[in-house]
Amino acid sequence: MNEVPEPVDAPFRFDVLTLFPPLFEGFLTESIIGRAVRNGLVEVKLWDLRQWAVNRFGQVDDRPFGGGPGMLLMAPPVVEGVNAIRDDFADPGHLVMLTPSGRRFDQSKAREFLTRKRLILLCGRYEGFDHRVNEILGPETVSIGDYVLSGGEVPAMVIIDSVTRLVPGALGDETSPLDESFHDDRRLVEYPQYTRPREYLGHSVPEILLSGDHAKIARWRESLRRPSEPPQTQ
Ligand code: 6GU
Repeated sequence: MNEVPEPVDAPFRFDVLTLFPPLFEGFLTESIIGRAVRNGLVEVKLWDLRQWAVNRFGQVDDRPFGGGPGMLLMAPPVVEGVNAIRDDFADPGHLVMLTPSGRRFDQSKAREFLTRKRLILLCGRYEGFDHRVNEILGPETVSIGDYVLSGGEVPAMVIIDSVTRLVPGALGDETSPLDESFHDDRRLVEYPQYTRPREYLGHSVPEILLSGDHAKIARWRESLRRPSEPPQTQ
């Protein structure tokens, strides 16, 4: 439709190594991320880990030595996959392993990742990776929070989303970069917001918001800010 591509030097590049490339389809084609991809601001390449299976049955996982529940992703498919991914593009990129035991991802990490220009995201499944992946490749390990997910795909989408939003031009006209840095520091708009209709099921929009008095509106919004939360501890 009326999409005007921004001129850019090189797109930000994401490479995702996953057993489930189709999980990313709608995420990468719709809305803000879809537009950033179509406009050439970011490039996302999906790599199916099964390509580097250890046998003709497509095996990429096995049981942990010493016993224990579930299966682990084997080291050879992951190491060979990362080597092939690196060979595909000049910049070796920054290697990130998505795992619940990693360091918590936050907005400042998103800003740091933006400076890397290329991220290689390793999505775990099952009980995780053979530890030799960490020994051999030395990835940065990242978690998105203290809860258990079925794999690293949703966390990879979280990282792609938050980093892409920081790429200049990715937000287009509907959100100004000024607003965004404001959100960054204040975390979220902390006052209630309303749109049409003016009245719904007996609930009216506060009269002050319809007054046109922007100084007054700013004071009203300020008065409704909640005291900031105490700092998060890891
Ligand atoms: Cl990165 N992976 C999995 N499997 N679960 C998670 C996570 C990652 N971050 C939070 N929970």
